[in-house]
Amino acid sequence: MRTLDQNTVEQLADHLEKAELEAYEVTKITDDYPDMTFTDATDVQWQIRRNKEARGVKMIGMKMGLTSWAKMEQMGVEQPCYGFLADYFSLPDGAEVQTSELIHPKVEAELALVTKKVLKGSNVTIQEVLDATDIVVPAVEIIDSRYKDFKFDITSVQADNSSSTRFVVGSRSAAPDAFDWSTLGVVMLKNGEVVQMGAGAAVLDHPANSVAMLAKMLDERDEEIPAGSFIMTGGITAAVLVEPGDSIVVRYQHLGDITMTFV
Ligand code: OOG
Ligand code: MG
Repeated sequence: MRTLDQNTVEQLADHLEKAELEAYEVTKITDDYPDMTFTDATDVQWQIRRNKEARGVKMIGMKMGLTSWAKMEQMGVEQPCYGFLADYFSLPDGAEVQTSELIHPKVEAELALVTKKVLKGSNVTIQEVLDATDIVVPAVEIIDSRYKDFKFDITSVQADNSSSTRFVVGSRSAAPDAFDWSTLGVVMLKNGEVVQMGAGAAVLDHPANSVAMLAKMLDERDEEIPAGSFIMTGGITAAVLVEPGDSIVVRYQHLGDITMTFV
């Protein structure tokens, strides 16, 4: 169901994208549009995406968010969201992340994959996701809600491209059947101290479920996950707030380390 006209969708898209590009906080949009639906919010997100594409920004992948209990509990939201990944979100392993470009960044340990077959429909299974996976790669997402104090509801966050802002992919990859994704362990260190740990199963019992759910959510708009897609499956652990001077290392079983510093 939709409650917003196209004009309002465009206005909200401009409002949220300006906050992203200029790194300032805004109040959550459901304060002004309390009746707006998840579908309205998704329209706003796709409008932001089209605006970026019209300016020459390339889309390089998709992400799922709020797919683990750790994240849902942390944010007080009980339903996943998704977002797009633009070219300038991608940073190399070992990057110095410029906090001046961001509002209140947090980091999350995730598993990501690259597909080799189209995934489409509302009933994609774990096995179909595994069969469609070319490689599994570790990824650390840096999220940055545009909303004041990182507080939102599912509708507001979906419109805000699910807090997407930057991500770092590790240099190692594995075949999808090289190990069990659900028992793969991750440990996050901040300034040399362990701050979070978890295993792949934190993400909807198996990270492939997250991809199946993305296919389902996209199918509602008659969209699909094309072959060759890069997809981040969502934070395994709760997200950790970072400040200038912090260093982050995420150690993945089988998949090596990802490091970054915040400047
Ligand atoms: C929403 C985005 C969550 C994840 O991996 O769970 C997300 C948020 O918590 O700001 O990217
Ligand atoms: Mg994430």
